[in-house]
Amino acid sequence: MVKTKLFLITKNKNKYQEASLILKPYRISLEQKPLSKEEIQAESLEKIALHAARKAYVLLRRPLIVDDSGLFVEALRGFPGPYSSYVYKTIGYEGILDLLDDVENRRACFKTALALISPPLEKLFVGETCGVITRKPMGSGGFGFDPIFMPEGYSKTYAQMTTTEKNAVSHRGKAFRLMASWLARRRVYPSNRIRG
Ligand code: ITT
Repeated sequence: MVKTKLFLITKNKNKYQEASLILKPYRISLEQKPLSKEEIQAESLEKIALHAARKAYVLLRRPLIVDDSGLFVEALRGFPGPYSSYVYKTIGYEGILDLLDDVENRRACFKTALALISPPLEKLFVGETCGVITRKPMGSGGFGFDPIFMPEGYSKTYAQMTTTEKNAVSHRGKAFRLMASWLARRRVYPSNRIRG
């Protein structure tokens, strides 16, 4: 059976591990390329992901994907959104909890924009999961803002879930599954196939 191989451009090992597990049943294997994503200042994750993917393609000339994700907090009018990476590095999830101190509306959504480039294909897939920002961090699994995000309908944060549980409900799981089924439906596979 033919296996598809894609490069995932990311420095984030956790993101790579989650994505690999999501794509396993679809026989798509990922290889992490820890290049710095060239991130433009833009208000949409889609634009950021597509720009970074095009730049990476110029360097690598191989089928690849870029996942740009962000946490959008309703009471902060969508902040940090596309600035999530910078906010995480500077004030961390503790900073988000501080900003929401005494704020009743805890609603927030996590979103992933996934850009696929495999000429002549260029395609975007979006996954979103909404829930609440907890009052204190809970759990030690996952990464990033996972300890403070509890998806709707669950009583655990992402950080209290196993990777498989998180993938089943997460923004990333949704975006990657959309891509996998789109590739399968179109029967258009990236050109660097490997036998498996
Ligand atoms: P790359 O740019 O190298 O892919 P990154 O971690 O900066 O790595 P993003 O820009 O997509 O990736 O992520 C923005 C921030 O949101 C960053 O601080 C992540 O840790 C965090 N983040 C992304 N996905 C997350 C998830 O599933 N759960 C918790 N935090 C997440």
